[in-house]
Amino acid sequence: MPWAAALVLMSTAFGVEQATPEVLGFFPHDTDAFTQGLLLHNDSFYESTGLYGESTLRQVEPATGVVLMLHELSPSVFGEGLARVDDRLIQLTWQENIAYEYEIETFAETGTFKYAGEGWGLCFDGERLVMSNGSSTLFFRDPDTFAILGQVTVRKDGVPVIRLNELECVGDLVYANVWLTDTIMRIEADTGTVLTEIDASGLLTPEEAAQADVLNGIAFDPATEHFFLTGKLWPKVFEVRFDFNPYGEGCEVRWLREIEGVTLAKDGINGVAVSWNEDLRALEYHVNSVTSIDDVLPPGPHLPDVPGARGSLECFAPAGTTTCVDGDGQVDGEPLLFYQVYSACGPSGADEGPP
Ligand SMILES: [Ca+2]
Repeated sequence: MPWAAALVLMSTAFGVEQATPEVLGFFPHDTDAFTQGLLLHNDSFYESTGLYGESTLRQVEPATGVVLMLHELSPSVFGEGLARVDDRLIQLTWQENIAYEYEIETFAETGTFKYAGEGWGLCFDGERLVMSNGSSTLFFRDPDTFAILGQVTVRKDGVPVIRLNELECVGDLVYANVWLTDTIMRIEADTGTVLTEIDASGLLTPEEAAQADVLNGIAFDPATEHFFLTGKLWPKVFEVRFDFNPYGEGCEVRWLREIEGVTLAKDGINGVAVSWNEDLRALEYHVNSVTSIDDVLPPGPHLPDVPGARGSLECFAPAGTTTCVDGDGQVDGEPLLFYQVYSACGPSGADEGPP
């Protein structure tokens, strides 16, 4: 078969970059969970499960697999992809043409969106929702109205990649697993170009795989830059990392991680304080509507680049802002949100403020 052999050689010589996950460990996963969407937020997994009569939205404690909060969908709908937009979750359905919006804190349903076609995977890149429908097309949608803003065809070496399923947005890239395979495509969102083809086969033992369905869960942790991978009815969630930059070569993440701070006053001066206990690697922070961190903190790194670092910092609001309250040192009002901020990807290199 010289012709086929030549094709194989060509695809090896000119094909996209290949990668495999390095497994760091695993967590328990509910073998009754027909996983359709997975994300990590504030140290919890949020997971959407499918099948008629069994579809759920759940908050899961990673270390134990314990379901901390559960919402059961109507038996007439089949749960699909899941994305977080600030303090909301949006959950697709497969063929019911409806997406549900929930408060992340309570799972209270706050609205619905109608859409045409099937719903498969969903993620939020900080500006747009990205949605798959089983084809090679990714749709960009407005996170408030669900209106289609654009679309892109995903191609590997120029050839459309069909059956794109569960998604994870990481900076300007989208990670998509391909239904019925153990392949995850690392995709440049704006062009649809597959940069890397990830072979995630072999995570489960043959015995585990015999009881499970396909890989269908990708979550990213910006604090560690590790990924979590699982699948439908899988007994484990795997924590993995890759050799490549998760955000794309030469790119770093824009504000993604929120850290809750509390307001306080110190010696009668308006101020805020924040503490952390994770291995954050922030370059700088933005505090609520304060757009220039230089107004709040001196420029430069404020956190040690050491995994597992713990510590705290204080800052003081500039005159004329309301991000820090005065008074008696008590927590007052809404917790402040601190955004971990990196240089934006792209030629401008300009930083972007919080949403
Ligand atoms: Ca995901």
